[in-house]
Amino acid sequence: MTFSRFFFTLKFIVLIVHYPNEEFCVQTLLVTGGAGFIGSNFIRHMLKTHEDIRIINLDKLTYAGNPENLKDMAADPRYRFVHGDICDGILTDALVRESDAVINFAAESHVDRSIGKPDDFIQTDIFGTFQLLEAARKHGIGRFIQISTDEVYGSTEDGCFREDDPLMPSSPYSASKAGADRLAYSYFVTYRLPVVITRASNNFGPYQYPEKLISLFVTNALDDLPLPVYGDGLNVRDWLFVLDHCEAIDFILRKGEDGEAYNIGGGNERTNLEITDIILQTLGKPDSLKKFVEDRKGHDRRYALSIEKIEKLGWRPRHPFGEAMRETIAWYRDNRPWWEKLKSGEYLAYYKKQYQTL
Ligand code: NAD
Ligand code: TDX
Repeated sequence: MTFSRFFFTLKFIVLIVHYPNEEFCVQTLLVTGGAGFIGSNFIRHMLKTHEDIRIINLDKLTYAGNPENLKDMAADPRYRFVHGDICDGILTDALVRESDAVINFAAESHVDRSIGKPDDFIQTDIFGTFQLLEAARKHGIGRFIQISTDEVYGSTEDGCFREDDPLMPSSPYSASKAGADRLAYSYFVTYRLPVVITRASNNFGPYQYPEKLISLFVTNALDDLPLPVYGDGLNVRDWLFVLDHCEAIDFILRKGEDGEAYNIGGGNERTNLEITDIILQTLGKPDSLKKFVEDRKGHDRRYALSIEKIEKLGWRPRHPFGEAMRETIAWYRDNRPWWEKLKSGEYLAYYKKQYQTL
């Protein structure tokens, strides 16, 4: 080999090491919490848009997990459901071993429930994430996406949170998510595990368990039941259509940079009263269904995200808010058997306790 050829080859090797393939390619993806609201929408999105992917869905099927959410995908040979707990180290070890990447959606996700009984939040959201990270470290996983939330920043009266702002979570739910968010980051810093963290704003869309603002209010309104507005109803959330969120996670899985966190927002800030009015007007229901009830303890006033970082990478939401709301409301109107079944048993006991004054 000539001298100049040797240097050319050396330069080429250095380039490959420093600028690895920009896109991460996944063949077998372990999705946890895939029987829940966002996870099920995400699995459907991935199976529809990536022909060669295989997905393992590990889900404990808590009250929020529902195999019916993926009934249409169950027979797909690329999809496998495993009923189990992310806190089970033996199981996570075995499943991570056969995967190239992990996306951890599994969590206890409802703020009000975390205020009543935080135990499961600490266990699943923190310890469960730890078990997955340990398995990922042991098997040298290619990519680990931790699904965090905008709530880790806490509340802000003005301005937008950026990824390097301090985390000031205010509920047991958001504190448990912040713990998992930083634990995942520590595995990047300490062990060079290829971790990427996403922090999305409030999601809405089909298959959302009817305990969250939009899914609860739409289904209550359809039954002419009261819509319980906490406090003065002027708390603000940034609403993100679930399909936009799924596309953003798919994008981050391929293009996100190791060790980075990415905000994912919809750019649709609305007060809870504005959301309530949209629902009542769309369904042609009377204003009298609106009922002001006792405020949530520690209720965050406003969440707002800067999405400049992910925009620079090449993603932005593409579903207009009004259209996505109409589509979502129509979905609950047309899928009554899906949610009617859920509003029974444990749900009714929770509802009675949570909304005593209704
Ligand atoms: P969800 O409550 O609808 O679903 C959670 C799923 O996790 C369920 O299927 C449940 O059975 C499963 N699960 C719970 N504990 C488990 C365990 N120990 N082992 C295995 N599976 C378990 O939640 P969601 O709204 O779909 O949220 C999904 C993720 O996205 C969560 O991590 C949440 O913190 C995050 N997030 C949600 C929103 C939102 O607006 N819903 C916004 C930002 C981030
Ligand atoms: O009955 C209600 N009345 C009411 O006024 C409920 C359930 C909610 N609210 C208010 C509280 C909030 O200001 O509506 C707003 C939205 O409440 P939730 O739907 O419970 O969502 P939030 O608490 O904002 O958290 C959600 O977004 C971030 C998800 O539940 C989290 O999983 C996610 O991380």
